[in-house]
Amino acid sequence: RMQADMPGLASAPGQPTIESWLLDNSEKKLSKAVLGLFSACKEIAYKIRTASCDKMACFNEFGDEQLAIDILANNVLFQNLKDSGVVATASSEETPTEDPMGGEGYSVAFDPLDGSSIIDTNFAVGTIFGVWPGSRLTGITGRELAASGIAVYGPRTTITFAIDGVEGAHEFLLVDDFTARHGQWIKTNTFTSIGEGKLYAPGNLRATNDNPGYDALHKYWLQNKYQLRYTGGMVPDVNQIMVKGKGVFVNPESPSAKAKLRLLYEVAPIGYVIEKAGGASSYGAGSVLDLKVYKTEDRTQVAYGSKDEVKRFEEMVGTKFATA
Ligand code: P6P
Repeated sequence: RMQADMPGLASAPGQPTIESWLLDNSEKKLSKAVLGLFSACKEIAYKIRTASCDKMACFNEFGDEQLAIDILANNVLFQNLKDSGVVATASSEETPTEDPMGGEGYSVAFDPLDGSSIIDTNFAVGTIFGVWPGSRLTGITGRELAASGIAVYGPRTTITFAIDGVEGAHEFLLVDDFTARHGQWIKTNTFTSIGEGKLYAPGNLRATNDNPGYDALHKYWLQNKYQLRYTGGMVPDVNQIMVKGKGVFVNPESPSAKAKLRLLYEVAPIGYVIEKAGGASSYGAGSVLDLKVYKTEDRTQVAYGSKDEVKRFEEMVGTKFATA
């Protein structure tokens, strides 16, 4: 269920900014790390909309080739995390080493631009981040997350994130030129439950060829006239489930179609947000938050959604072909 905190323009005076919301809900160091991520995502949003990007490169208005947008996003995130002064270690899906950031308090794993392979189609892409206490990003689980979130660069730019000690997932909208609060992140929604509703986002469809459970699950959705909503971009495909408050997103694996999604950079951070939003996550036999990160590049199959839909995934697909 989505509870609109304030109907109408996000720039309505009553809506808190991310800065004021953090003051009321988070300790100082964690707030600094989160604010670093929010300012990075604001810069990335601007670059995506202003640079003319095709599949891999971006060109400025003089036609000079710029950094490919995912490398640019990667650099912006590392720079903001360094500047925050509270990040000991950071790791990016683009460069999956554990890099010292010179700060102390938290460590951050991120996918700077998920779905960069569909940026040329102008589909929505996103940034995923997870903030862990301490200085390590291996030997940890999603249970230990202090905060995690997703930025969705769509017609509007939003970040939905969750933080330890505060229930729910919290959506902030980047208000831009048309409002009085230009360039600020304003609280727009709180997501607290994901319930019944026939909406499905079926990833890694090739896996239905030699994963009979996934084939059967896909047939179940078809026979029960579920609404197919899938863009191939994990961030918007998962975000829709929190906004609509219903449905299921899956990315199973099979002997011929191995697990695609990264536990550290994508699956655990999104699992944390979805579960805080009142939904469930699973690798096939339990919450993805219980999976330990052994290597930064570990991959796993995953389902996110309402408890019933995720339970159906565990019963029909399970971990028969799961490598994680
Ligand atoms: P498929 C995008 O490349 C990505 O990593 C995720 O964002 C997305 O959910 C998945 O791959 C799409 O996989 O096999 O459905 O095309």
